[in-house]
Amino acid sequence: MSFETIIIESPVEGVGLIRLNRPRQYNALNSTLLGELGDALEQFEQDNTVGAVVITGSEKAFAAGADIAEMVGKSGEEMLQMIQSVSGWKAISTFSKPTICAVSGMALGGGFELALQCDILLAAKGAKFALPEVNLGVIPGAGGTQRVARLVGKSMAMEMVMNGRPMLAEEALERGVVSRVIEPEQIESEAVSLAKEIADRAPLAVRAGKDCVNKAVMTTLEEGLKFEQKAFFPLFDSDDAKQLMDAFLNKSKK
Ligand code: CO8
Repeated sequence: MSFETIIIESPVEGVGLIRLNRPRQYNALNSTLLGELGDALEQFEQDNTVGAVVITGSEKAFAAGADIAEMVGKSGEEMLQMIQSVSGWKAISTFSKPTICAVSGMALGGGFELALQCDILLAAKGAKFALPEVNLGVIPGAGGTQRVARLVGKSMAMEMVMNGRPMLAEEALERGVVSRVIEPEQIESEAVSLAKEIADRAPLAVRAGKDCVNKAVMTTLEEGLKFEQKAFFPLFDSDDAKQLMDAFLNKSKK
């Protein structure tokens, strides 16, 4: 499969990599890019050699949001149709394997919302996150208001959504939006090595862990605990659990 607005790298040691690639537009998410992102994720979903995926952009920008040139003049109905016609948003929200987003430079609007849909978010020093849609007379529409409010709390989320207040990498780390801040020249290799470590672990347990943590940020504690119990017990029937526990005990007896 060949792509125009993203670059995908053949899986190495279980890790697939997707690089957003519209450098002249700061990787603004147009429908071609969102369609290609959907295709790439589908390809990695089907590829049994892929255990985790890294999504990244360039040093200057992860993505500067939805493509404004594509949205200008559209009615609400036309926007809805355009969004529904591209596979990227749905594909990232339903992708079953772990996703690590490595953000350098800007992650604005839909770019930040895409990053927020990945499982682990890493930021390069100097990275900037913002939801500036209000400056265009709209609001975040790919989950930004909901995810940011859950991550940073109401007051800060209000500042970001109602006033476009940006958040720099260090603040994003303090507030739990990202799990690490890394030197720009090392972020991709760190993301790939983290992805390799995860890809090397028991896939059913990784999948269950991903689903449970994602559930935690979407539901009540009571529902989340029930979900975790449902995911926990079946893992004891997996070959991985049997082998890994045996291996632990056998080694510890030596
Ligand atoms: N869309 C289209 N083109 C863009 C975008 C964008 N989001 N961002 C930058 N560009 C283009 C510029 O138009 C310009 O093109 P050209 O060279 O042809 O004039 C080129 O990139 C370079 O941009 P600038 O000249 O502006 O460069 P600066 O370094 O001065 O500024 C910025 C860079 C800060 C990124 C600035 O361009 C900017 O503020 N961009 C807009 C950011 C923004 O508002 N993003 C939010 C968009 S709305 C959104 O994301 C809604 C998501 C809803 C998803 C719904 C799914 C269900």
